[in-house]
Amino acid sequence: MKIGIVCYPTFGGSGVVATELGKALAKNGHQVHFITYQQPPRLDFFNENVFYHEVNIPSYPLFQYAPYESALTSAMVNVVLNENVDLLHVHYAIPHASAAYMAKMVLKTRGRYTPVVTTLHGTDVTLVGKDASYEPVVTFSINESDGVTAVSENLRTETYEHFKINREIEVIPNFIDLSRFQRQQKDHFKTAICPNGEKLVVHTSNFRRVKRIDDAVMTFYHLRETVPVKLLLVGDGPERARIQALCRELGIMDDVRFLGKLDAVEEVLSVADLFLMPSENESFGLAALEAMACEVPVISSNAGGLPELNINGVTGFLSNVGDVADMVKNARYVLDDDQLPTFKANALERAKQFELSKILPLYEAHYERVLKNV
Ligand code: GMT
Repeated sequence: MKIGIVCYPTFGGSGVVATELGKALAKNGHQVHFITYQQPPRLDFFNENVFYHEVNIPSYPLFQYAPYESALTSAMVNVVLNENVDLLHVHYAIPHASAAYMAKMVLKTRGRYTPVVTTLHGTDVTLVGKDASYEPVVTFSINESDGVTAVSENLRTETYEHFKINREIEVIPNFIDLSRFQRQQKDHFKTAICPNGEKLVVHTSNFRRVKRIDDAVMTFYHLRETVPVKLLLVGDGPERARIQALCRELGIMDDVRFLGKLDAVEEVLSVADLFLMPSENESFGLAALEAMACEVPVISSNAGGLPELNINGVTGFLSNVGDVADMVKNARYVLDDDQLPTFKANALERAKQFELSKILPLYEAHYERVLKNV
């Protein structure tokens, strides 16, 4: 197949899922055309089946907001016509699904029907999409997609609850490439961060409010009262300055490190003992899956699709959103030397359920069904 992939070129989340999916499809012999406004961070290699098309957004003094959606639509039309693309797969509904619908309509006038698959990732439904400013367009473009997937059962249910959807949504969960995400021997790194044999707690995110990083810091703060621990915070975003100020206020800066956006996150996870994900909302929790693949148990909230990934009492623990006391209690239990090896092994076993080789065929079958119905 020749597949056009539209996504955000982000370091995590939907951008990573879209890029890794495209790379895997290309390795399987499909031709993949990425259409984005910037090279996705993980698209840093050469493969004869991978093509990258940058969306050009010309500016003009009249535009207070550059019409990205029109530029993206035109890019999709041009790529489909020039490269003979069979199908467009857009990741994150806003504004990709409506731009794809528009592209499909333009292509129809040129005698082509190019089906559109939309993958819902989370905040495009649970946070941004629900907003009245976007809802009518999101509802319309989901209904007009030729195939729709959601990354968890919970997201599928939420989509039906919040939008008037008249079509089937298939659940295809996030996946992990275990050849990259595996525990590596990085003892020197661990010794540098934890010179006195402390346990290492990690949180990675895009530092948005929805991640409740305060809860991660407060969990660490209370854990630190009884367990020798260090905290690594990976990623960057709007909340970073506030979280840094909180750590200074709490007087814990000597035990906390902010690493910023890090590409080789698997190296940090390789020396971690515990991963924290106290999110307000989390449709799947790809960052937690990456941790589990590196044998790191997870203390998370029970929001969204997290219970579908993190098995309470097995791969870590789930707490109600904001229940820091419970997270501290659970973290203490998991970090106990008698418990930790079992939780680590369970985390890896669970991650194996989401191996790329198990999930890729689900997308391929979805594409085939969509193309058959055209
Ligand atoms: O985590 C984020 O806020 C980024 C966001 C995105 O769309 O890039 O991630 C969402 O998609 C990921 C990939 O499907 C999921 O693993 C995340 O759980 C989801 N984030 C939220 O629902 C908050």
